Amino acid sequence: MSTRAEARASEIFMFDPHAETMAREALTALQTARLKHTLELAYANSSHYRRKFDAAGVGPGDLKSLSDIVRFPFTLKSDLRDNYPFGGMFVVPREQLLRIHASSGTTGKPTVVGYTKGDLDTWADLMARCFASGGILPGDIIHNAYGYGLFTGGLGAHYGGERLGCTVVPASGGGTERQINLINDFRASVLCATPSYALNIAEVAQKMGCDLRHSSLKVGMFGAEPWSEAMRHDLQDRLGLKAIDLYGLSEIMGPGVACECAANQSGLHGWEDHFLFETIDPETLQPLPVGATGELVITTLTKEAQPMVRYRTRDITRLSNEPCNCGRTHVRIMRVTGRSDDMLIIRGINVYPSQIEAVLVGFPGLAPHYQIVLSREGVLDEMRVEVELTPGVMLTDAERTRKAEDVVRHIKSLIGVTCQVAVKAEGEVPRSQGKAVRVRDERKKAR
Ligand code: DLL
Repeated sequence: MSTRAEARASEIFMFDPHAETMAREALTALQTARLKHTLELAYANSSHYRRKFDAAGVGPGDLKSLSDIVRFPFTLKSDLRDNYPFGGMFVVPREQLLRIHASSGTTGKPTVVGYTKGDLDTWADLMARCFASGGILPGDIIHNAYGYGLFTGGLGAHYGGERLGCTVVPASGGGTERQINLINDFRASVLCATPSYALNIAEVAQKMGCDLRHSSLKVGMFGAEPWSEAMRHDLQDRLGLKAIDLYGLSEIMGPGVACECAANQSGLHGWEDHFLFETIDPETLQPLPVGATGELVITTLTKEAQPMVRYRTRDITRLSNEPCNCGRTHVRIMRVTGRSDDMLIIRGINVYPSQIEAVLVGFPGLAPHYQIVLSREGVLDEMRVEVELTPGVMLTDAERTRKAEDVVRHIKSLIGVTCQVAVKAEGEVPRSQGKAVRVRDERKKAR
């Protein structure tokens, strides 16, 4: 590639072309060998896995081909909690862990994940792959607004950016006005943030009289929470960048498990030389064929400290083996639409917050900030959607009521559920500094 501009325009720059374009046969052979090794490691060195495999009557020797993975038991978030902090899920002595991260979750103890030197190395490589896949080149300036700390977002993106050869600005979350000044002063070309925080940045910039559409930003690497296609368009319009979906989870590695390519922006390439992806029916726990929507289950193939065997992510998606015109051969994980444990069942209808988001983004007169409030009226669950007026829009009470009725009608016709809608004034829906809190459950309090 002769010039930087040409490389960017081609949208196909790869960090590890050999691995990313591997033919299916070679990929399957590599996965099978790595999976066998992972199962052996888990069985020999983790009391947790040995107990679980024995109880299920399977051992590493039962895996002859990849499809035999379905004979092995699932791993759940509660398994990590039960082993808090350094219990039987690690397969190396604690002294070999160079880094710890943890996620708080909503109940009980945090889940702890640990990394060897080799794990940190793999993580940086895979995040570098993701950045390149998103259209980022060595030499780009990455403004990293993912939180630094126990959350994997900040440090995961940080070391991946350095590995690719970029300049990383470790902004972390919060202090939004200062972040905007830094983006402008350093002329950042890449913004890493949760989509909800990116929206917050766009809004604060507008209030500061700064039009980020004409800034140096070119690519947004957005993830860590479900977001909709409508939100992608909105962020692209407001920030004047290409919004790329980045996926990952602490238990498996952190950010960098899968990422969209700039060429297609449709489905996230899941790095199959390091992970085995399956989908299952979350009710029956039976494996689903490629293409069917269900819960994503991931097995790590190269993790040294803490291998995960059939980890139930709770994330709802489907896999696609359609060839991608970027040339990468790895499976595509289609946009995660929600989590099986975030799914709301309102009067028998399954609703994901991202479906509500898709209705609200771009709705005339409304800002795309929202919260879903659940309450109980007698025996029935009620859903109230709190939305906000676009900055500067003033409505009379009657007009607000009409606007709310309009939103109710749209939600009913597109999702099929009847809910209440409260149209709030600008700034009344809480803003995100990291992962947005989309659902407020007041049902338990009412009991
Ligand atoms: O959120 C890792 C990450 C950081 C990913 C930065 C991307 C960018 P956890 O805190 O363990 O790790 O949360 C993992 O977040 O199971 C999904 O439910 C959700 N999630 C992550 N990325 C996406 C995405 C990080 N692109 C959980 N789309 C996952 C939808 C996502 N949901």
